[in-house]
Amino acid sequence: MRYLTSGETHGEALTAIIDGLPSNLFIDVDFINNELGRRQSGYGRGGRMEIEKDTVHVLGGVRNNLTIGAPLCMVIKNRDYENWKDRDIPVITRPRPGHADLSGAIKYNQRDMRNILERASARETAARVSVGAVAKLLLKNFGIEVKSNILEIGGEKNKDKWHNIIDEAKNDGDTLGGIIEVTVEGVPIGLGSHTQWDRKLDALLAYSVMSVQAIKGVEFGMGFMAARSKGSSVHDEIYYDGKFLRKTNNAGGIEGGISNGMPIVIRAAMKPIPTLRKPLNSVDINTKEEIKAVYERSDVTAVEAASVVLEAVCAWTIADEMTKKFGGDSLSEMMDNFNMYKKKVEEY
Ligand code: EPS
Repeated sequence: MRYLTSGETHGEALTAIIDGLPSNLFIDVDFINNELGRRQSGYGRGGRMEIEKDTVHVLGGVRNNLTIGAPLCMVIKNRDYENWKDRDIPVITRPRPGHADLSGAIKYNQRDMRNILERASARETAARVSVGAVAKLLLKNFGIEVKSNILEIGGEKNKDKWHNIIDEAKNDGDTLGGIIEVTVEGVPIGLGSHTQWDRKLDALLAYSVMSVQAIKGVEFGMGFMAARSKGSSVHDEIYYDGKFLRKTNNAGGIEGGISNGMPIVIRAAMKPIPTLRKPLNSVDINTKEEIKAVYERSDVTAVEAASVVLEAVCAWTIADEMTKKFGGDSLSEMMDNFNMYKKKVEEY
């Protein structure tokens, strides 16, 4: 499967096209909208989230709520577009450190950095959540579930303190990042492959995770801690009780680039949002003078939103790998292949 998104943050709409979905998959629009709603909730968002109320409109690839094997096209309107379309919009010449503004403007030869930030904006993640929701709908048929947990915001592990530190950062005109854990349960043994670099499941998941705006780090299972530990306390010993099992899951469900049947555990580090109400030093691209970076409006933190986005991109990669392994043009064909394989694994 593959997907593309299109659309700018203050443009008319965001669009996603998914190609390669099996036919006869029930497209539960309420479920997709619920996922979009989850992405919008969360403490520390700015004024924009009071304007948007994301819902998906399916434009193609579905009849009577079922996929027909054709590309699925989904559209999410930007409500804020109505406020922007007739406005006098100032040119942006003061790049924000940490955003795509400066490198993007140089690369695409733009003198108005709004032409870069419009697409670089994490608003695009709404489209990715709609794609991930469809992936989750496919995975449900195989008993696979993707969940997330926030482990830290602004370096604080105690969730009872999160509102306070977000309020503090807001008062200081500052922003906060965090650490998010995604768990995928019910993945069969055998997704991904050790045989080629671009087929390794952890590499594919890392690619997806790192493609999410503001993500700067990723680890699996024990992750970086494994580098500081001895082999005897890292690797998950194997035993047999009707099937091959492990007492621990330090590998995070992937060995040699192949899923091993244990839950897949991924952690991602999100940097603080680069749009600061108390802006950092920058340079005006026209005058070349030192000046503060641009500030219009922003969130203090979007870690809660990112947890839903990370579920979505991980669900996508697992769903894509499921279609690679079990193939089939229709859902029932794919499920037959899956059940046959499951039987073989049980008999191994
Ligand atoms: C974003 C800046 C803010 C966020 C936006 C991401 O938007 P605005 O510039 O309109 O205030 O609210 O996030 C969303 C709109 C969203 O749906 O998540 C940025 O620069 O990345």
